[in-house]
Amino acid sequence: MSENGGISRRGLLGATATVGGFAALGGAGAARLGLMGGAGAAALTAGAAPAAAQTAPAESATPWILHPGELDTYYGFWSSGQTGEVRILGVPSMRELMRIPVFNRCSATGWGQTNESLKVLTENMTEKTRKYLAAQGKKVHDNGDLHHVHMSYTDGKYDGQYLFMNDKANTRVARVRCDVMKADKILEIPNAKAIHGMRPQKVPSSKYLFCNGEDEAPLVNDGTVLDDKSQYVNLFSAVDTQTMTVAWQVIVSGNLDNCDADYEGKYAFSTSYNSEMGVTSAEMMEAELDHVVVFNLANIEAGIAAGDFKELNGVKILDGRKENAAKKYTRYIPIPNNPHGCNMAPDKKHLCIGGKLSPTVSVLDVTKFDAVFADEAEPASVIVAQPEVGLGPLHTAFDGSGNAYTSLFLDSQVAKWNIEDAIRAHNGEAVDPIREKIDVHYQPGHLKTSMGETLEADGRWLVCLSKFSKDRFINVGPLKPENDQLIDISGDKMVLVHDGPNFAEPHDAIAVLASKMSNIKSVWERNDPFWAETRKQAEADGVDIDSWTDTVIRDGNKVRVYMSSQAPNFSLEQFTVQEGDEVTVIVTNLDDLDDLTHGFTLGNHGVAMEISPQATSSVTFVAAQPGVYWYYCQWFCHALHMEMRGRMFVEPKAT
Ligand code: CUK
Ligand code: CUA
Ligand code: CA
Repeated sequence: MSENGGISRRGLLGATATVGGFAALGGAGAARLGLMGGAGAAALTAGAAPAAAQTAPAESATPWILHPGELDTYYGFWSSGQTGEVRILGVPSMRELMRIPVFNRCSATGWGQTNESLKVLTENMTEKTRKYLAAQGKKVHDNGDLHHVHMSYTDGKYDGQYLFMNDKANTRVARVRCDVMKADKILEIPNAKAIHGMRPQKVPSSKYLFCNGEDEAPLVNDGTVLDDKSQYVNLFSAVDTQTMTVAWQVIVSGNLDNCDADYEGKYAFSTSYNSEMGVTSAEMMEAELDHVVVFNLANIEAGIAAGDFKELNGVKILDGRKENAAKKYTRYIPIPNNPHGCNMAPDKKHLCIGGKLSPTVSVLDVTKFDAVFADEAEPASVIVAQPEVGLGPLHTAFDGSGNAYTSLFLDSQVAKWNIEDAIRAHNGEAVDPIREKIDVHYQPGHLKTSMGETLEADGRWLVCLSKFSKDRFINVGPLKPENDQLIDISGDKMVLVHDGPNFAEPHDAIAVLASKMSNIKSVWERNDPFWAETRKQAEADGVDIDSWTDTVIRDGNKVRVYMSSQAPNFSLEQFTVQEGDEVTVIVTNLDDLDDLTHGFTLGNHGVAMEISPQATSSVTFVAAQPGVYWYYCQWFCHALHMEMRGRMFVEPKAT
């Protein structure tokens, strides 16, 4: 079934209900009950078919207000900070469309509980973490702090293949497959601490994912070093995006905050607010100047090839500290003052660094980096402008027409300024680069323009992720939502058009033209690698999970329960196990219609998972208490959804 389908709910029910022998009830009965709508719903669905809406109708006067059935023009991929998930929002409507659990435990989908998700969560974990978790009686962390989400690139443009995201809390990065919007790789990065800034390489493609370790720690962190700062390091990691393993790491001077990559495929760069290597807030603010570290990818790869590294926990580590400048792996550009944001402009030339404690944005000309690495120019000479934009400049976004938009955390404003004018002012001309400032509500962090982190920046929308919402919404208690504000930047004036409350705590977002996302599926493919291990086990058990199956396999005290789902039935309405058995329930959803998801929830066992069309999901638990326990489908699927249930019988252990 294609993603746009255009099939009505009524048609869907009529088709699937026959399988279970409930044709009459499922079709006409459901329509009469009003459960799934009748002819009216069919008409609505037909009118909303993506095929019709994608023919770009003339834009209305209020294009951010989408009427029922109208579709957004951009996919917004939002981070969620300490919630640990990725969210998909439609832009410009700002409607939340979906959540993708990544580092968090998700009650709705079973992420963090199904065997398939546990494999992703545990397979690339360090031994140290595995031991720590075992001591807690746990297999996985169930929190994350996901600040940054970025898409894979080909030639400086989004390619719709993968999303990447960081977990500052537990030093991880993850990859989400855009075809099914599920995380397929999660990697704990060894040696580094607290992955914060994270960006994919942009050109020629996203071979590397660059990851900043924010926290300083002894390189060998075994409890023997606390105060000897000479043993403290920070690591910049390059992850191979195909294998999602660490390709190499570079030890730097100072810590690392945000990062970005150029449009030539030569350099990556990171801000550092703690060049002091302080451990108290006062110490971290001592110096007037901190820096941006520039990483020379070719020189680093040559250093690896020449064997100029030491290996720790299976990772090749080069020394890129200031004192090792002769190796030309890195250069350090002095920047005021505790800088934060690191944003490469789509003009391929200008890198903008938010000064945070300095009211300036430092503009670096990346085409001058070659000369700095050749020792033909001073590092500071790459700074071609330093406009005063306001108080607390954090991040900068671009419209593709030479303008930059910087969030001012302390001023609660967005400053629009012109890059070329800032350079002219820096050279002594009497021009004011500031175009306009607009109030936002309140205390903005990141801000994002549509397609603004690609060569296809289109200057249509700006999303400002405000950290405080205070009086913008009716009061919901001491804990308030964030406020993601939508600003129309297509005209001469910025126009604030929408407040978007959001739960904790989006730091960052990207807006990707819907046309870039053409490979999203609506139905899984049965041979998807996501459940390859489950399939292998089924084959070993002689069970065909691609067909209607109701097989229970006993293997010592392990029991594997294979069942299928097809609305409104499970193939098994009852199964029996013994007290103390380790039970694995494997459910394959044989329905192949758009949006026909089933679930499996086992009462009083804390077990619940989602099974999307044509997917297989499995979950393992110990049947520790004798008795009768009902399981049910928790994903509303049919007029007889309530009846889609069965019993697990746990017999007492023979005494
Ligand atoms: S950081 Cu949150 S506002 Cu983690 Cu990208 Cu700047
Ligand atoms: Cu199947 Cu609800
Ligand atoms: Ca500092």
